[in-house]
Amino acid sequence: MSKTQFMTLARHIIEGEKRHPEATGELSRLLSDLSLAAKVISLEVNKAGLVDILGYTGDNNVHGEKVKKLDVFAHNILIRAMDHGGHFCAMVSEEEEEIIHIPAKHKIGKYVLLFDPLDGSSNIDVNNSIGTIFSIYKRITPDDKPGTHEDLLQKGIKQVAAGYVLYGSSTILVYTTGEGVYGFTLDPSFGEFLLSHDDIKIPKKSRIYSINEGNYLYWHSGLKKYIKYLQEEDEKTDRPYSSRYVGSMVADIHRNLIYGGIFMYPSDHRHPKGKLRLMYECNPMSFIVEVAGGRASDGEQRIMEIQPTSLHERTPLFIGSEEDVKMVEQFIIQELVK
Ligand code: AHM
Ligand code: MG
Repeated sequence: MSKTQFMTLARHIIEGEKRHPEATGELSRLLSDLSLAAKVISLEVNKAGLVDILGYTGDNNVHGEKVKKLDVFAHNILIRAMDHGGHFCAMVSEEEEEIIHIPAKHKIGKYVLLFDPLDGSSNIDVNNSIGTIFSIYKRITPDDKPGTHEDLLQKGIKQVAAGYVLYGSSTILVYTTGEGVYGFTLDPSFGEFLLSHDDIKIPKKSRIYSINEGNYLYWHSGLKKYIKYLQEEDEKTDRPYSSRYVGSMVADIHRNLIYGGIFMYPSDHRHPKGKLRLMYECNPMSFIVEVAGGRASDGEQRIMEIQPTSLHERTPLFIGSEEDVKMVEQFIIQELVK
């Protein structure tokens, strides 16, 4: 599509649904509600340096981490934007331990929503990029009752849509419903998301790696060897690789999606399950990256095939360009069979 033709997010979603005569239009309404929440959060993120919103609320989230005010704001906005549309029967947020039920006065829907309202929140105070991540499934329990853990604890392969919003030098919303990955940049003057990245494909092989190297001492030996391998000089395989790490997963993975790259948050001797959460961080990012032609695993198993057992569980994550992820898996598996 020519970039001179304006394709709004709303129109793009509707045109996608037209290709599926069985579609009810519900997914488009739901995504457009989500995009409204994204616009409100974006506005607030952009104001963060101007208003007295920086700093801690003093509360801890379910992981015992300090919560910043903007996290709470984004969490509340998402719930307020999404709980009354009649689309969902339950929601989960990184900022709330238990299932978020739909208030009795609103209609219950056939989908569940899992989200991280503001990922990378340690970057808020220093004007670095942060993001919102979301993941949507169809419920599996009967339609007329509130959603349950069973509806929420589905494997990533069952996602019907996933996306992220990156609040960076501009705000971009990237989503997939399984057929292509599309990016829409927010025009702040008239508040519309416009198609800017059509049918994103991640390069099969890259020369960028993203990992917190400060944890090197605690890594398992297979990973140590892999990172050393990336740093060696070899013209044929385009090494050494460059290292890029924002410390905000949405920003790191978005860059790698466009330029090619591998992002890693491994398990280590201190954190046997890594840091990142399966349900609202790793699964949605994996869905997007896989649809774009990339790969995502925990080192041994495809992320989207992990059977979740709890809402906030963590998993190691290796995600990005297919050949690079396959390579790190080889290094990890070689060490395991020793
Ligand atoms: P958060 O959900 O508390 O913001 O933590 C997740 C973030 C990711 O965005 C990022 O990749 C990672 O934490 C960075 O962690 P570290 O500072 O340990 O490298
Ligand atoms: Mg997070």
